Amino acid sequence: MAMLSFEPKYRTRGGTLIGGDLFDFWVGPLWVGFFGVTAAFFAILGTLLIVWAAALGPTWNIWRINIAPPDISYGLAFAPLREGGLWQLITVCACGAFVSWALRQVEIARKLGMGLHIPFAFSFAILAYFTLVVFRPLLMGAWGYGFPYGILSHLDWVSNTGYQYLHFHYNPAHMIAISFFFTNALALALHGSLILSAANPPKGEVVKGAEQENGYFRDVIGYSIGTLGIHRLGVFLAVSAAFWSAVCIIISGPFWTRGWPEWWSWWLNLPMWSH
Ligand code: 07D
Ligand code: 07D
Ligand code: U10
Repeated sequence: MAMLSFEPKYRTRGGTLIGGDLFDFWVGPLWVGFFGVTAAFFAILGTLLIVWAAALGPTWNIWRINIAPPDISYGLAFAPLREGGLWQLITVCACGAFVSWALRQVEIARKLGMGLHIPFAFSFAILAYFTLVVFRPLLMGAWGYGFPYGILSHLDWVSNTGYQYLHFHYNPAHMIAISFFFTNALALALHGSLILSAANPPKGEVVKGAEQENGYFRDVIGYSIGTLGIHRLGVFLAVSAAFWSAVCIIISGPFWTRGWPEWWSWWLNLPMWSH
């Protein structure tokens, strides 16, 4: 790859969190690093365990493969491999791989003298995953509350879990999370289209810059958040979406056991309505 010709300049040693120089080298375009090794270890082992669990099951139909967590009756204990134990091991591997990946991002950011914004943002996705398969099951007292690993079966879990609370759309944190996801798409649409409209003009026309970009939004809505600001907003919206998702599921069960529509009765019961 010709692109790689300028890379030696950035291929400097250091920045590692652990192991010093031990894994501080490149294989092709990829930097290895201690957490690259642990990420590969967990990802490969986890994938092999998924294949093993699938081989035990009734189908090789990719949509229908289902690796279920243990029955609720096992509580927080280890289950036999065929009865959810494999799900438990796969979960350990997934957690190990995701956390390794985040720490790998930290090491590479340090190496290049950059901020830690990427691992910061990714850690919110990891938080959401941990909430689903670790924190909520721990608070509910059984690993069986985690979601099953399967393309369609995990959708069944979402639907069933949603209906256990009657109407999940009434979960206020779910509302906030969804609003952030939608706002995130709006912001990316605005940003992507603004940049293309300014920086990628038809042949023969001049490329426009930040003045026009700012001017465009000032003319339309009276305000521009600015070229750096839109990226701050993007990260804020995206991590908020994941954060409120984690909140919406951790409160469902551990902190609120009835239907979500009923939660809103605080509104109907406000003293001001009784006059
Ligand atoms: C585009 C980045 C690339 C990532 C991709 C996903 C695998 C799984 C494994 C065959 C945006 C790679 C997929 C590694 C293959 C086996 C054993 C990210 C992009 C392309 N879901 N979910 C999907 C995961 C949960 C929900 C698709 C993962 C929660 C709904 C894909 C997790 C809840 C719908 C997928 C996870 C939930 C999906 C597309 C982990 C709430 C859909 C994902 C680790 C968050 C959609 C058939 C995508 C679909 C879909 C993967 C968790 C709900 C299979 C890895 C339990 C309602 N999910 N999901 O584009 O078509 O993400 O499903 O937490 O409608 Mg899911
Ligand atoms: C958990 C993924 C983490 C991924 C990681 C990385 C790999 C590597 C490799 C590609 C969090 C994985 C990487 C595997 C791949 C390669 C090479 C992301 C995670 C770490 N809902 N709902 C949400 C909406 C309804 C319900 C969240 C909308 C119904 C339940 C979001 C609607 C009922 C749960 C959301 C809607 C219901 C949720 C999901 C509309 C069902 C959750 C996003 C329009 C009848 C889940 C933390 C998320 C949650 C969740 C949106 C409808 C139930 C806000 C827009 C009414 C039970 N819903 N929902 O969390 O909060 O991403 O999970 O109707 O558990 Mg909902
Ligand atoms: C671009 C660019 C570029 C630039 C640019 C621009 C694109 C090159 C040059 C241009 C960009 C801009 C000008 C900026 C664009 C702006 C946006 C895209 C939008 C920004 C939005 C935000 C910053 C905020 C987003 C906030 C969100 C999504 C969520 C907030 C939550 C709510 C409002 C609640 C939603 C739910 C509701 C209403 C249902 C009810 C539920 C609740 C109220 C929740 C919980 C309830 C309780 C806890 C009960 C108690 C509640 C009470 C008491 C009331 C609560 C009151 C509330 C206010 C929530 O590319 O570069 O530069 O300029």
